[in-house]
Amino acid sequence: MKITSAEFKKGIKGTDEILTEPKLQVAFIGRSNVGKSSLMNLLLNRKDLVKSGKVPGKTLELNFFLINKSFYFVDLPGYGYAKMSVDMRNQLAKMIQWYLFEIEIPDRKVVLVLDAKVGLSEMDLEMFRLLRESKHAVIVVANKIDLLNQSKRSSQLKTISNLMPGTPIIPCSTKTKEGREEILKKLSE
Ligand SMILES: Nc1nc2c(ncn2[C@@H]2O[C@H](COP(=O)(O)OP(=O)(O)O)[C@@H](O)[C@H]2O)c(=O)[nH]1
Ligand SMILES: [Mg+2]
Repeated sequence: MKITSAEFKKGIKGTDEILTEPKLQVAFIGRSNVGKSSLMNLLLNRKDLVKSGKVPGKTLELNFFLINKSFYFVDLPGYGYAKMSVDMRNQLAKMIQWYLFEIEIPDRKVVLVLDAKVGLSEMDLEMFRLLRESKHAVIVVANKIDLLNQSKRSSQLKTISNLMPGTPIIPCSTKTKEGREEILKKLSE
């Protein structure tokens, strides 16, 4: 797939007409700081369209980016941010739950981003299970693969594969751009 245009459309906090537009929504989900925003920028070939490297702010929103004038990238708030208040955490869990599992969307794919260095967390596994159960098309990406040497890399990818059987794990690095083409290819399937 060739990216020809990408623009921020809007941030939403709840039900909104954008959700019912007959367009594909590609949602990016994963732990806070795993590199979701960086990955979106890599795929879009844009330096800073999606704000990265920021701690979660006070307002939780789903951010919609219109790609090639035809489909959306959706930046979901990351889960598992340690310093977040209980109240915020509940709010965030509710929002993710609502968007991924409670509403009908005309067409969607979910990119689950993992941290190759840190490995799988309980929450990653739980998210994977829920996505599977709800029959979403899931693409699993092991980001920050540049931080591992060859032997760590293959053992880590094996460990992740064993815990997520039947799903290809795409190694990726927003630093070296590894994985970009493969992910874009999956998105256009
Ligand atoms: N080494 C390395 N660092 C990365 C990679 N992707 C993102 N990061 C860094 O991880 C931090 C969090 O990235 P961000 O995209 O904001 O994560 P988000 O919270 O999931 O959106 C930033 O400091 C990035 O520079 C990667 O592939 N390799
Ligand atoms: Mg982010």
